[in-house]
Amino acid sequence: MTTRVVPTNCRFCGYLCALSATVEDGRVIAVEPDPGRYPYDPRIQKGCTRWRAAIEVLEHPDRVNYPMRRVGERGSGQWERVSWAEALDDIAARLSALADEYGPESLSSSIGGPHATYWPLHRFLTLFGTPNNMGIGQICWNPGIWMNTLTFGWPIEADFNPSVTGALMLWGTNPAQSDNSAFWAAIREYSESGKPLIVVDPRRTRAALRADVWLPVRPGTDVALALGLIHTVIAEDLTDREFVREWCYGFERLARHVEPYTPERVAKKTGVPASDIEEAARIFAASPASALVSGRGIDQLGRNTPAVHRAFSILRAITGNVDRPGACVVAEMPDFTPEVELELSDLLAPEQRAKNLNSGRLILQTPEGYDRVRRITGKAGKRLPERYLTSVHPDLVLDAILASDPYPVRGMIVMGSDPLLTQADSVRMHAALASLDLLVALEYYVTPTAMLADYVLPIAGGLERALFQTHAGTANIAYGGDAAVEPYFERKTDYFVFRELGLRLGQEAHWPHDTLRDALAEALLPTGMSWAEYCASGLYYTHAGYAKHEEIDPATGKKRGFATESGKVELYSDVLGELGGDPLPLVAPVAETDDAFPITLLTGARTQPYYASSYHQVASLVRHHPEPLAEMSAGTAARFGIKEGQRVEVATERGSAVFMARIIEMVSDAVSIEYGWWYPDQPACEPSLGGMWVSNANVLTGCDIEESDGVIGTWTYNGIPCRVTPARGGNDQVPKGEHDDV
Ligand SMILES: Nc1nc2c(c(=O)[nH]1)N[C@H]1C(S)=C(S)[C@@H](COP(=O)(O)OP(=O)(O)OC[C@H]3O[C@@H](n4cnc5c(=O)[nH]c(N)nc54)[C@H](O)[C@@H]3O)O[C@H]1N2
Ligand SMILES: Nc1nc2c(c(=O)[nH]1)N[C@H]1C(S)=C(S)[C@@H](COP(=O)(O)OP(=O)(O)OC[C@H]3O[C@@H](n4cnc5c(=O)[nH]c(N)nc54)[C@H](O)[C@@H]3O)O[C@H]1N2
Ligand code: SF4
Ligand SMILES: [Mo]
Repeated sequence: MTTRVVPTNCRFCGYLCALSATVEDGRVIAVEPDPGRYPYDPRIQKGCTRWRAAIEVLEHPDRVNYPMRRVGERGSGQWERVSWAEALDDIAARLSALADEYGPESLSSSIGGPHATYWPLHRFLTLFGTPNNMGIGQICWNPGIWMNTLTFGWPIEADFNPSVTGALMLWGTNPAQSDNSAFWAAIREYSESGKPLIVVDPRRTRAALRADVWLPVRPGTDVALALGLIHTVIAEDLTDREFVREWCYGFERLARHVEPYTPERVAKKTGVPASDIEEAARIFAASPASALVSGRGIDQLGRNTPAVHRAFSILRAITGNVDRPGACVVAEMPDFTPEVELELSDLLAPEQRAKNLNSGRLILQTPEGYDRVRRITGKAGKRLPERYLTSVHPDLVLDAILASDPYPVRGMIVMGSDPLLTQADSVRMHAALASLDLLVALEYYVTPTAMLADYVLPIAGGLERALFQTHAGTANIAYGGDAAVEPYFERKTDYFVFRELGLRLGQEAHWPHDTLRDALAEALLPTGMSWAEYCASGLYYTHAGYAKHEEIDPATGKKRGFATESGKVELYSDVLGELGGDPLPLVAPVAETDDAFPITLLTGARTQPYYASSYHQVASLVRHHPEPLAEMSAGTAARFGIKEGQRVEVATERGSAVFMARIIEMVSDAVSIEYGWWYPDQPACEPSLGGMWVSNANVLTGCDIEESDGVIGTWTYNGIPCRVTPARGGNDQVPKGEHDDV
């Protein structure tokens, strides 16, 4: 028997907290937080329930351990175990046949949140010749990346630091549940020091409970609220005049644009008292280091999302909170090989790239939009990741699958995602996935989506693979480390799967590294740091520095400025105008409630210990939170005859789902439901598909392209007309249990 203690990382959320694993004969028998490596703060793990489940997950009886091929009807739950060689040979042959019959664009991927390493998939798709990658970027991450790049020349990162930041505004983000770690600990430290905290959220979250000013905004009216703050800053002459004069483009036009957004008018629209709007604006403008951190609350507002991000950038700029300590930094390209190069995006043939389903339907989230912005960032030698930012809109993928419009999509590779639960419009997604010629899922578990697959391939997860987490190449940071053990059973890395398929399909030249670890070690080489050094500290990072626009460029002898077309922060965006968008942020109409659907639905506010659709089979986690919740105010509950703890049915024009009522402090006439719920103990076949129809928020949502924003394609998860009623059939649809505080 050999026993070793090895450094490794938790993989249950994006933090990748450092762990030390005790390994006996190739099996992990214990894990402990490791304060010696990034993120160096054991307090993070202290409040976190998940890392303790690492061994339970590694050994979980529901894990997929061998390649499985469907034998019965699609969705019948009948599988046979096959060898890796058999599975890969057959998948490669069937992909080839699809490419021959319909063209390589008939293959799409489905990717999910930031819990997986997607570039091997993207490299495979590029070399295979398909531009179609269906993701969730349009409602997570992409809007901020696009809008900040247009405004500042490159994405920004918050520079929140409890000892430097003088005012913090959290807008549509709830770190107590979604982060619950370093950031939340820093917020507590900050607020305990007595410095001002502003929280914009329809729900009184734990952050809002600490806030000096809580702005309980009516869902979806955030653009008007942000314009009201900008109006106040300008009207009360609270701008950073020097920064505006020297570094902002389009201030006069902005000032005219926001004139009508008086606090009184904005109060009527948003439900936030005018005096609170003024107070928040004054606090934010008064500090020389104000940080604004936003989240999914505003990334999922359909047509209003790009405008909110533009308004945020403008608010930061006119108050001088740009590239300043404690406020935000304009990030830099990484020193290591960025994802856009690992993806080999430039190798996609132009005629295939032009077939991207978004082309002609959206203005930025397309190859053409990407190229327009690349012309700007390219002048500063920078380049954004391409696959995420041209990921195709799910509505267009569904049309291509179900109606061959504009051409057929017949195959899908699902990696790191569970589209039946996490993409909008589950009913149509189900019809589409069930009708494919080839569906392959790379998974840890047989999820509802995997239940429909032709192949489920067993993937190496936490503690079983090397990690190199980056901000997709938009910042100079990478963190993670080595695996603790070789993968158990026949599990393999995602990288292995795409390399092996690539080798079978003529891509040999582009897969020089046998293992993910070797490929990552090479990506790190340009930094001068070795893989061993990286694993020892868990981090490669250099701070981008501040006020880089003031630096003198030796080539020109002039100030470096911002990497935009005007060289300044673009309050007014000519580029957006040229492309057919709005140069200044405009309020778009939101869906109206009516007699049938009289209140507003919010979906997906995060709760511990779940992560999207994940961990519902992990008993030690489920016990903390056994049921999906629907939150509403006491007034709203009374209006519909609902009591705390009662089963309720939430319905939209698309369908209905069942939740447990919880009464909280929040705006009235709205209900907020959890998302990602399924029941792994229910039958793993049609029609149940792991209980996915019972409490799935996305049975209630839609992603119609006509109702999405036309710039990026953001659809709506927050702000949908709905109704809530006591559930028919009593209290037995979903199991009942005690909840930890959420
Ligand atoms: N209604 C509504 N819908 C939403 C949202 C919302 O707020 N409301 N939020 C959206 C957002 S922001 C996001 S990011 C998405 C998240 O949506 P998803 O990313 O689809 O959801 P997850 O449950 O995180 O991951 C799905 C699967 O990936 C598997 N997995 C995890 N890591 C890996 C890996 O490394 N490799 C492979 N092959 N598989 C892996 C897990 O077992 C899990 O089954 O949901 C979106 N959907
Ligand atoms: N426990 C847990 N942690 C997670 C995840 C998870 O599923 N579970 N998912 C991960 C992922 S993929 C992501 S993207 C991040 C997301 O992390 P966050 O961005 O922090 O997302 P949430 O925690 O959902 O917080 C969103 C907040 O927006 C509010 N909101 C809803 N509608 C509106 C609106 O119209 N206007 C405003 N201003 N606010 C609104 C909601 O009430 C909620 O409090 O979390 C990550 N961390
Ligand atoms: S915060 Fe918790 S779940 Fe996330 S990486 Fe750290 S220990 Fe794991
Ligand atoms: Mo996300």
